Order: sequence, then C-alpha cells, then structure tokens
Amino acid sequence: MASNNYQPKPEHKFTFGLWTVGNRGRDPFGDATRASVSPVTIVKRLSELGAYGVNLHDNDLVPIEATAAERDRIVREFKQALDDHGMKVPMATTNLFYDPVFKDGAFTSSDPRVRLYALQKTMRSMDLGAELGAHIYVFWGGREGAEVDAAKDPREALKWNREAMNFLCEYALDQGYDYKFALEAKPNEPRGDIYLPTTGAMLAFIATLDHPDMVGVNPEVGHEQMSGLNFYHVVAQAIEAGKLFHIDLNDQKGPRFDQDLRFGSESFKNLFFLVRLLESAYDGPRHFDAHSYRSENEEGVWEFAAGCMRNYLILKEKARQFDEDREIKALLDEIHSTNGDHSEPLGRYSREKAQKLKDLPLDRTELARKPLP
Ligand SMILES: [Mn+2]
Repeated sequence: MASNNYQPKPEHKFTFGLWTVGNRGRDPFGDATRASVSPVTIVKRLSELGAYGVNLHDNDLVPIEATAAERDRIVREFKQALDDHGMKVPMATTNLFYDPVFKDGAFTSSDPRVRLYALQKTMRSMDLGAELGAHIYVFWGGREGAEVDAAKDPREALKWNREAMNFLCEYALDQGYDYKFALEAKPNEPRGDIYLPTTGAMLAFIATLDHPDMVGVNPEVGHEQMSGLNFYHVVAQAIEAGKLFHIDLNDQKGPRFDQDLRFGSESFKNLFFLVRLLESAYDGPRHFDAHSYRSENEEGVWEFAAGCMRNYLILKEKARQFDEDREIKALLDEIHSTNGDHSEPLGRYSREKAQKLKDLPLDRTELARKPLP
C-alpha cells in the first residue's frame, strides 16, 4: 500500500542537523520558546523516527568554551549514543558565525588574526568530524560578506577565501581524512550581502582551487529561493557538473529572510521535480536543514521532523507514478519526436559536419508550427 511507502527507514538516508531539531525557536526579535534538547536525546528520538543520521557544527556538540577533558567526555557519550541507536554522522561543519569574533567574517575577516583563528577552529572541527566518521565537510560562510563595501575589496576577500580552502584541502589530505568539501551559498543574512551568493557562483569559485576534485556544493532550497532561483535547475546543474556532494532540504516562501520551513510545505511542484531528480541521480544523504516553528513544544519538534521525511517520501511516490504513467510517457515521446531523421546527437565538431549542417534544409516556419502538447 502507498501509505507504507511513507514510513522513513535508514536506507532512505534521511539526516538532520543537531541545530535543526535542537533549535530553540529564537529569532532576531524573540527569545527561545523551548528548552534545549541534548544531542544524545536527539540521536535517540531521530533513530526512533527512522532517520539515518545526524550532522553537526563543532559547537552543536562541544561548547566553544569546553576544556579538552570536557570535549572528550562529550564526544565519548555522543559516540556511545550513535552506536546504541545505529545512527551515523555523514557530515560535519564549523560554526564560523555565532561567536562575536566572526562579526566581520571568518576566512574573509579584515583582521588576519581572525582569519588564522577561523582556520584553527576549522581544523579542530575537521578532526572532530573525522573522529565521528563524517566524509562530507560543509562550508557555509554566513559571515563572509559585508554591509559596508568601502571597508573591504571583494577581490581580496575571494583571495583569502581561496587561500583558506586550499590550505584546508591540504590539511585533509595530510591527515588522511577521506573528506569531500561541500560549499553552501546564501545571498544574504546574517550579512547584508554574502560573497559567492549562489550555487552557480560557488561552482565557478571551485574551478579556481588547487584541488577542485575534492570540492563540490551543498545547495539549500531556501537559500536559492531567496535569490528567486529555480532550485530544481540549480541542483540539476550541480549534478551535471558532478558536484552535488550534499543537499540541504527545507522550504521557503520566495525571496525574503531565510525561513527554513518544513520540507515540502510550500514549493510542491519545484520540490516534486527536485525529488524526482535526486531519486534518479543522487545517492548521498537527504539532509533536512528545516527548523520547527517557534510555536511548537518539544513533541512538536519530532512531529515536524517526521513531517519533513514523510513529505519527501510522498513526493518520491508521486515521482514514481509520474514516470510510470502511460499518458505522460506518450506526451513526452511526442515532445521529443521529429518527423525526419535529424534526431541523432550532434557530437563533436568536424569541418565536414559543419558543412553538412550549413546545407541542411531546415524550414523555420515549419519548425515553428509544431505545437507542444
Ligand atoms: Mn537556511
């Protein structure tokens, strides 16, 4: 029965950030509306819901002021919880945005000492991620931007950012960590403008790095929609470039502040095509960076998490129905058909082929007449 298909299982590779279900409902105008939930409880509750794993920033697990002994105890207890519940940590990342030290950026801070601190913090966080078994390392540079363009040359900022990424790729290789880096774009918030604001900009940046093969993207539904972009197209380009290393699933009501709404609560059609694409061409974790509404209590948080996974599975089922529908198949065949024998792929250039193409009798009036069904 279709309804059984909506039960999440570890094989679906659903993951949540500790910061998502652990979100206490704070926003720029209001304080927390819920108590904090411990990482150990999050692991237990998500495993009961059928999730595959959890992802984390360094400070989601280990407070920034923790001593070495405290860190080791926290990590030990967390690893025990992962083992007890069969949960994985596929992705780790660094919090380079919360502490006041990052007020003018991390890798792109105007202060060289802050840039060094950001590298130091990231290397330690990469050590933590590797210890927890993560193979994907995400970079979201929330503070890498500006409100005041007079203060910083964006070309300099790009160079500092590139230098940092090159250094960290070498660090991963030197340590023997099996990391793929995934860069996450966002156009603004918390900065007035964030550098490298879209996944397309990230793809161009990656091509300029020393180890472009190690680096891909982590597109987020809401972040691209904040720029008014078609998320399905964004992800399709990343997949076609072999660069979809991770994905952040949530939802958003168009270009405005970052809402991190429940996956599939708004953009049904766009996310239908997204899920259909992911199911055919992506086998990594389906990570939800969605934050339950601040009106929810703790029980509501788990219902929200279950709802994200259920919505994904409903869209997956719809995609299967779409692909198996005979009427849709017939329409697609009609759209892609030609009357003549000119449907062979163009292939590589040759002088002979160019001449043949120039001589081909293509009647534009007749071509324009063919309707789409
Ligand atoms: Mn977001």
